Formats: sequence, C-alpha cells, structure tokens
Amino acid sequence: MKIVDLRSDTVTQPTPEMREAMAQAVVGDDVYGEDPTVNKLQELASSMLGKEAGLFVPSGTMGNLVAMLTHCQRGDEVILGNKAHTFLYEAGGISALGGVHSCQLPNQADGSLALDDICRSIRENDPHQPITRLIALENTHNRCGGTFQDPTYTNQVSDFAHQRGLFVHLDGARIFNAAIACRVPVKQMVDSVDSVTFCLSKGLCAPVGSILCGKKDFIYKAIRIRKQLGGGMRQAGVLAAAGIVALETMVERLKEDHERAKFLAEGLKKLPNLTIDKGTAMTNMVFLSVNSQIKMSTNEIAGYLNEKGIRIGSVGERRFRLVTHYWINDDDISRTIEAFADL
Ligand code: TLP
Repeated sequence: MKIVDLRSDTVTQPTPEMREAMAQAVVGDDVYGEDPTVNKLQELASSMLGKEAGLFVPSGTMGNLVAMLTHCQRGDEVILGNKAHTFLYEAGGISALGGVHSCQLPNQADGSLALDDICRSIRENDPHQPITRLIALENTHNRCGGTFQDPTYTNQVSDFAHQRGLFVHLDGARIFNAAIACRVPVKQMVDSVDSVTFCLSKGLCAPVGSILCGKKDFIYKAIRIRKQLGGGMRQAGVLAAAGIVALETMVERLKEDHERAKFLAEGLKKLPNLTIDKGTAMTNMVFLSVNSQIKMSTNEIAGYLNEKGIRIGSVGERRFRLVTHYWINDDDISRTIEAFADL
C-alpha cells in the first residue's frame, strides 16, 4: 500500500534527475567560496528573485535566523505575526542566540499584518524601550492556511518601513507557491523587501537547503553569521546540484499541487462533521476541523487514517493540516477523501 503522506511538503524526496545531478556535481570548499555548484545555485536563485546576491543555508529556519541576526543587533526588536513560523516554530532562535526581542502582532486572515498595527508598534526613541529594527512577513503564510499576500501589500509595508529607517525580511519559504497563486512573477513578489528566504526542500523537492537573498553587502555580513551558527558547509555542491534542478524544473509544476489541494478541499467539504477553514486551499495546504459528532480524539483520528495509509498533521484539538506536493497524485487525493468519509 502506498503511504499518502500529507503531513507536509517537507517530506518530498529528490527526483531521479536530482539524484543524478547530485552524483555528478562538481564540488569545492564552499567556506572558501570555491564550490562552483553552490555558486551557480546562489547566482541562479538571486537572479530569479531579482536580488543582488544569494546564500545557500541548510534550512529555512537558519535562513530566517541568519537574516534577522544580520539586520538586528542585540536588544533590537523585530515586528512579526503571532502565527509566524519565525515566532511559533523556530525555537525562539532570534532571542536565544541573537538577543533579539519580538513584538507580535495579530496575523490577519490572509497572513498579513495590519499597517495600523505595525504603525502603532514602532517604538519611540526612548532608552526604556528596545529599538524597532525589522518587520518580518511570511508569504505564503503557513499557519493562516497557506494563504498568500499580493505584492501591493508587501510594497506598502516596505515603503512604510523604509520611510522609518526599518528593514523588511520576508520568510518566503513557499514564495514560488505564492507567486503562482497570485499570477505574478516571483521577482515582483519580493521586489521591495530587503531580504527573503525561500526553501528548496519543500514543494520544490530538493533534499536539503534554502536560499537567503538580498543586497551584496547584506549577504557579505550574512556569511559571517551563518559561520557563527555553524552553517558554513564544505563540499555542499552535492546538495546545491539538486537545488539547481529544483529551480529549473519544479517551479511551474507547483500549480498542480494547488489544483490537487482544491480538489481535496472540495471533496472534504461535502462530508458531514468536517469544517474546512475559510481561505484554505489557496495554495498547497488544506486546514480542517473535525466536530464532536465524531467520537474520536485528535490522535485517534490521525491513527485511524494512518492505518489506511494516509498521514496527516495535527495542528490543534481536532484540527488538521494536509499538504499536497509532488509525490501526491489524483488517486491519493481520492483515497484521502474516502478515508475521511469512513470516519
Ligand atoms: N515549516 C514546516 C514546519 O516547521 C511547521 C512545515 O511542515 O510546514 N518558514 C515557513 C513558512 C515554514 O513553513 C517552514 C517549515 C520554515 C520556514 C522552516 O523551514 P525548515 O524546515 O527548512 O527549517
């Protein structure tokens, strides 16, 4: 029985083309800047995003951490969402390792931060207060349902931030999903932000890695922070080779994942006792709740589906997230809907 793993797009495995490219990769010592495959990936990524330079990092978490520690000094404050991945799921790295304070604002339904809230949160020049330095956005927004924000919004936040001498970092782990859903070139999605991280190892299927992009002088500083965090890798070209294949072959097909997420949400919507979150299935995620008519706990529901070969992620009491990706086909979606119907 095929396991239909909908827990995340992080479970994707490299494609045969990626494995071949990894085996053939020309490598060097990247801490010396001498790995030609890493250099090629960084150039490709930064040119696709329209940024001056890129930096290969082991994970999205490290990409965000490096970015925030490059923008901020100890005691500085970053404005972020209370549902942001950087706030919820990155082990408090910015404060634990960088002494960076966070100001959490309520995320709106689409994952955005309200401009009025941002405006009210900027600190006075007063020695009692931390110094506001950075605004961190997330697009697509994971905990808000895989929602996306269009570039008009991102530009408004950036204009506002820049007028006040603040920087903007975008956690664009799934920025290509956002660009495709928004039908806007990815460059336009990230044009106004100072730095952006995106992941190669989610919907794009590479086994490891993310890229942090920004201006040349920003990336120059970021290299030192990555080194401090132990993220300087040596013959990383074997990993970067898969990343190049990911960027060259996997971006356009993300729309298939979005179509399947819609198909899944439509099928599940017809079932009793389930509520699909509003705004969900805008990209490759479906969030749903199971009501108390079904007399099973969160773990029992996940366990029951697991026995049928369907893996889903729980994100709260009787709440679940299902994520479509390259290794999920139409039959898998039908099987999932049937398994939920049997609940
Ligand atoms: N998200 C994971 C979990 O950590 C929740 C997932 O399964 O979705 N930014 C965003 C928006 C993310 O969703 C993730 C991973 C990251 C950053 C971190 O990426 P990695 O896992 O490479 O550190």
